[in-house]
Amino acid sequence: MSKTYTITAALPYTNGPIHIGHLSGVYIPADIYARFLRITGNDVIYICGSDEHGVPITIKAKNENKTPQEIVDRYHKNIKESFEEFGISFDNYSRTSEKIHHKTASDFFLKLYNNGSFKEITSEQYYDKEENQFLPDRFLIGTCPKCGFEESYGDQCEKCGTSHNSSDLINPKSSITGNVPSLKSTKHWFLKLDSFQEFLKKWILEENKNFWKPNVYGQCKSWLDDGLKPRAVTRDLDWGVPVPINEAIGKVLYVWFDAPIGYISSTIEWAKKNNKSWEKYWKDEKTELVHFIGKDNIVFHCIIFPSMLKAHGDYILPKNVPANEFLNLEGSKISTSKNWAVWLPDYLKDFPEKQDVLRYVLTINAPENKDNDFTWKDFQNRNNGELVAILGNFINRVVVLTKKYYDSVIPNPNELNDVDNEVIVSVYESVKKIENLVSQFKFRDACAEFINIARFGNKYLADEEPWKIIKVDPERVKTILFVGLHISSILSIVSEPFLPFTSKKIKFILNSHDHSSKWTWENLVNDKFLITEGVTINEPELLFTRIEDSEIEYQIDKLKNNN
Ligand code: B3M
Ligand code: ZN
Repeated sequence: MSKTYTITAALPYTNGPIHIGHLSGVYIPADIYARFLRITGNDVIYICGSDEHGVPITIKAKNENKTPQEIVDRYHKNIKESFEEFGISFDNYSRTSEKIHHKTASDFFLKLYNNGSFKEITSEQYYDKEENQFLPDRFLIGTCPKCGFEESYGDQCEKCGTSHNSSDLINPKSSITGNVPSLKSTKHWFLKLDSFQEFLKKWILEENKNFWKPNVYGQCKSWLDDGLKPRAVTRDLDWGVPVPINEAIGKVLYVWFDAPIGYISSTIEWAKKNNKSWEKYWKDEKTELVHFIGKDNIVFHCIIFPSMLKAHGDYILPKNVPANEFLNLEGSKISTSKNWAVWLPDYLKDFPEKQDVLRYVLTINAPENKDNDFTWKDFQNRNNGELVAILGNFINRVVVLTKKYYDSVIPNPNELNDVDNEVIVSVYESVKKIENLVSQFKFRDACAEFINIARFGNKYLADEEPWKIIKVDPERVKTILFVGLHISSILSIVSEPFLPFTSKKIKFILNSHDHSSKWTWENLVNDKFLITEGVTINEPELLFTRIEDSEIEYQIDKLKNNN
């Protein structure tokens, strides 16, 4: 049954390019989900954009002697282009410095301001006298009160994921000057999170318990068990969305207040461009809102943003927040500051036309339930041993043999025997499994099941040996290759969420448009065959090529020399 889905992927900070950690944690899983739901006949929007406010941007600008605007312009372009080239199928990629976003975020704030959702609190906040500025969020570094990590930020500890108020940090220092900060009095607006405690407990701990991932549920539970406190949603900074009330001149919205509203602004922008209504995607109870994020963003998407949406009153809440754990690189934590990362623009330069290889490796090894490791050796092994040797090999053998025996014209099959029927049944079982796994956000297993289809195909060819049978029973070979082409047509469709470029290539090779059936997921499940005998297919073309040791050594050296 067709449904409406609003799928969001965390808005990346525009303080650096995208790396494999971002891809495996957020953008690839969300893209698989969006593509799968689209091709299975749903109304889907996949929304993202650049997160251009917040202290990370200001710090980067300070370090480079640039204005924040210059920094966000540079990285917005860089990020947007690399996502496009990599094949991430956003319906809209916006940015939070857009007018529409400033308006949407200001209006949202005003609604909450007017309906009494905020508490005004004047308190002493950390201040750097040398720099003449307050020290919110990442401008403050100190020891995390929860886990003892000594480099925790003022608003969040990257080690244990806890999100806190600056005043909670032990031994705070200014991250700009390293000075011990002084205190200065200032007024801020706090969202009364405590008033949502009971609602959130019921919604998350009771209603969503069995649907949300255990890692997500666990973090929420620990937050709720600790008891929610009011949280400031304004900051003394000059970069961000200005707080739209007279009393707050010179202050901006906290980046974590405006950024999630960015999903809504991006939807509004999309709707305007496409002459659609945006409200269906955010205000209709039947719509499923799903946020894809990394584990460090759980509290903002499961506790704070839902409280904001609830406080506003007009919006639906997320149906699910399938957050991933972290991806490490060659055994160590990915780090932007230490340049320990595989950057997407570099990958696209070094491995042109190999988007699907990275996508595959990051999916099959995704940190879905625990942190995981990316190694270049594994990347090579998976390419050579799985994509080349299993998937590529299967399709290639079928297409080459069809060319050799039938001049690339799909043969007329004879009656299918038990072996033929069995392999077809196994393939359909895999398709069913994939449908179930994807709808439960188990993309690793779904992707492995997809490769299994090609495995079945290879085993079938190896057992039936058409290259031998052709001499003794040429009629039988027609059936074998017909079955092989049938499995290939299924692979061309099922591959779309996992390997979109490859899917296109297989469809092209098989001339998908020339068959009497339309090649859709629905028909693949309902029609007996998608392929039509008598249709001429295209020339064989290798889907994947081997990656040599030297290419891998080059990458490992590059990584080590970066440091
Ligand atoms: N920019 C944090 C991050 O990139 C933040 C996500 C915003 S999602 C609304 O990790
Ligand atoms: Zn911590």
